[in-house]
Amino acid sequence: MTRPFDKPIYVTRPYLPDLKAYQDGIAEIWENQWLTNNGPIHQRYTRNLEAFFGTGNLCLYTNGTLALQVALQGMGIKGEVITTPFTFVATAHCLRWNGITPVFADIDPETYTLDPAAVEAAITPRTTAILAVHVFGNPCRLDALQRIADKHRLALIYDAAHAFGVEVGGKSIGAFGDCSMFSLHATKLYHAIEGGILVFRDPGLKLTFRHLMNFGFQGETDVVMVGTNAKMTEMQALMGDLILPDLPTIIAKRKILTAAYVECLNDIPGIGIHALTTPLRQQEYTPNFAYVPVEIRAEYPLTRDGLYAKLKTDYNVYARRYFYPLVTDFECYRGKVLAGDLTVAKRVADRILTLPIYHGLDVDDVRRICEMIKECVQCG
Ligand code: T4K
Repeated sequence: MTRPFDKPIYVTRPYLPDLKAYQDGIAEIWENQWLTNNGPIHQRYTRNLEAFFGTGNLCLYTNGTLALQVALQGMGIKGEVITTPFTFVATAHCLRWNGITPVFADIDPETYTLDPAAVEAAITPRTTAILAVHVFGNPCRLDALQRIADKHRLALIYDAAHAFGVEVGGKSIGAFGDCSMFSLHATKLYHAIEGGILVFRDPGLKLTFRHLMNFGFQGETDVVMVGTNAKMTEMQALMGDLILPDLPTIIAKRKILTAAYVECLNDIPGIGIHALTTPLRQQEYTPNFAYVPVEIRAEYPLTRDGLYAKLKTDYNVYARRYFYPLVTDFECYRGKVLAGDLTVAKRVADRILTLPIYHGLDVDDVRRICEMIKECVQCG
């Protein structure tokens, strides 16, 4: 039997910048005596992100969830919004926190993103927007969704929580749709401890998005809207700013690890790896290799849950079932939501297992994890 890992191998570990550089930044914060509320490091980080995204239409938030809530609020989205059930629950929660009714449509079996035909079928007179998710960093069907949005005069918002660094046709994926939210949570390939970014098309939204993150304040004594507190701290901005130049190195390493997974999992019957091979041979977009989702199909001797448990208990490998259960199956949504036929989403959620990937993982670790998955073939 392949030797279990001595220490737990988690689905991810945060990328950490040089400690001395972070300590120097902390010293700068001490010197400034400025901890939050648009401090000098926040301003520097904003400028660097504006250059990265190629737009000044950008705001920073304390996390991705609040960023998305602010986007929906600031854009005045109401009524029904069509979204995917195959996502982290925050996507739907943001709608509900804004009093919006989520309408769940099915996904495409290749990319796991919203199926445009299902979106169009879900439109009613109450629909005001599409909230699509670039799940695992896979770009949604951008052109098809934009066509539907234009035809029905709907806003098109992207939950790009997983898609930092993804480019399509030489442009940041944030350039598509009306607004995109990127999460900078520690579990993401690029992070700011916690954090979120909104990138948007209409410059007129900037002031609203800024007011909303700061209680609605405009100046010291005017409150012009019912805002919240969603401001990013200096410690977060420092982390994000220090890691930004390392992004190409981070993505390059993840590409190597993904290729190693493909090489070693390729010949195991019942392990579906199309979600790994597609980004590796991509010409049309630049992937970020954010996750390693594999499908555990009927030909594999263990169920997905069986393999998940075996890897954990016998080998010390903590894979995750992102995104299971479907949002529509959580207690707070079950039986209480509008949904179309979710056959594909249900099948994918029942099969998917996301395997470990992070900068500190080695190709040898990946090979060892794949050996474990091979060995489990005997366990059925
Ligand atoms: N939309 C989508 C599509 C999203 O995926 C998310 C978040 C959002 C919106 C909302 O964005 P944020 O508000 O979070 O910015 C994690 C993250 O908390 C969450 O950000 C993320 N998606 C989701 C997919 O994953 P958990 O509950 O799986 O995290 P947790 O704590 O179990 O961490 C996973 C593993 O990572 C741990 O087993 C060990 C490792 N880890 C984690 C942390 C936090 C570390 O090694 N060090 C750490 O500091 O939700």
